[in-house]
Amino acid sequence: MSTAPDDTVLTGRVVAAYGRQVEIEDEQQQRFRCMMRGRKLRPVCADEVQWQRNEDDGVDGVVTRILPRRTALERPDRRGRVDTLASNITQLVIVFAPRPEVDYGIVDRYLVAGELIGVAALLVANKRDLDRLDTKVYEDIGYPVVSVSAKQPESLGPLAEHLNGHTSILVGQSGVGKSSLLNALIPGLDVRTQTVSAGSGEGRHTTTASMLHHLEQGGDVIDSPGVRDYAPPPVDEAQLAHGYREIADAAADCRFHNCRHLSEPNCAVKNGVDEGRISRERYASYRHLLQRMASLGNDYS
Ligand SMILES: Nc1nc2c(ncn2[C@@H]2O[C@H](COP(=O)(O)OP(=O)(O)OP(=O)(O)O)[C@@H](O)[C@H]2O)c(=O)[nH]1
Ligand SMILES: [Mg+2]
Ligand SMILES: [Zn+2]
Repeated sequence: MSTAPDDTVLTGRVVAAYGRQVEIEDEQQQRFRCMMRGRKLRPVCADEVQWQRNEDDGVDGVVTRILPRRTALERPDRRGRVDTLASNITQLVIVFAPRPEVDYGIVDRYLVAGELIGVAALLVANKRDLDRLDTKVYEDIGYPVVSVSAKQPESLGPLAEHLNGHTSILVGQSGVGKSSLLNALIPGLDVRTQTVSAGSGEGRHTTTASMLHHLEQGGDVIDSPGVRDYAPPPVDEAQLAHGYREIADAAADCRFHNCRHLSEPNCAVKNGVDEGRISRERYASYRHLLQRMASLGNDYS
C-alpha cells in the first residue's frame, strides 16, 4: 500500500457546506472533512474542488481551489453582494404546499432564476394529502408540475422520474417538506425534519446547511435550508423579461423593441393580459420584480 505524499492534488465534490468547513466526496464516494485555504474560498454544494491532505487541524484536508462552475444558483446578500447557494445544478426543484401558505412571488422569482441560469425547473406541489393546489397557471406556460405527498410514498413516482439523472436542488419556503420528500425518496435516509406542527404560522428553519444526496436510480439532489424570501441577483430590464417565459414570448410583438410592458402603446404583453392569454398574477409578479430590482438599495435581499 502506498501513501500519497501530502502535497498531492486531489479532486472531490462538495456534498455539504458548513460555514468554514466542507464535506467532500471522491469518486469512490469516500468522504473527507476539509477546511479552506484562505478566507476568500467559499465552496458550495456540488462544487468540484481541488484539495490536499492535511490532518493538522483535526480535519482530513484543505481545499485549495474551486473548479469553474457550470451553473450557479445565487442571491444577493444583505450588503448587495452575490451569495452562491449551490453550483453545477441542472434542475431547480421549487417546492410549495398548502401549509405554510404559498407565496407565489417566491415561486415566480425562483422560476426567473432558473430561466436566467438556463436550468430546467420543476414545480412540486407537496402535501396533497392536506389539499390540492391549483397549478394551472404554471402548466399553461409549460412548466412541469407534480402533485405529491411526502406522507404518501405511492405519489412520488413522477417526482423520482423528473429527478433521474439530474443534479437538482430542492428550494422553497421553510416547512414545505423538502427534507421530508428526500427522506421518502431515499431509502435509509433520515435527515432532520420539523417535528412540531408548524400550525398556522411560518415554519421554523429546520435544515441549516445544504447537503447533497445520491439517488438510487442515478442523479443527485441537494436539500437546502428554507427561505423567507428569495430573489435572484438584479439584472437589467431586458433580461428580466426573459425570466418570465410567456412575457418574453409575447414581447416579440410589442411595438417597441425595448418595451418594458408597463404603459407603452401597442404592448403585446399588456394586450395578452387584457385578453386573458397571460395570467394577471404573473404579470403583476413581473412588475413587482421589475420595481424591486429598479429600487435596488442596500437592503435589496
Ligand atoms: N401532511 C403532510 N405533512 C408533510 C408533508 N411533507 C412534510 N410534511 C410535514 O411538514 C413539516 C415540515 O417538513 P420539512 O421536511 O422539515 O420541511 P422543509 O421544507 O425541509 O423545512 P426547512 O428545512 O425548514 O426548509 C414536517 O412536520 C413534516 O412532517 C406532506 O406531504 N403532508
Ligand atoms: Mg429541511
Ligand atoms: Zn410590451
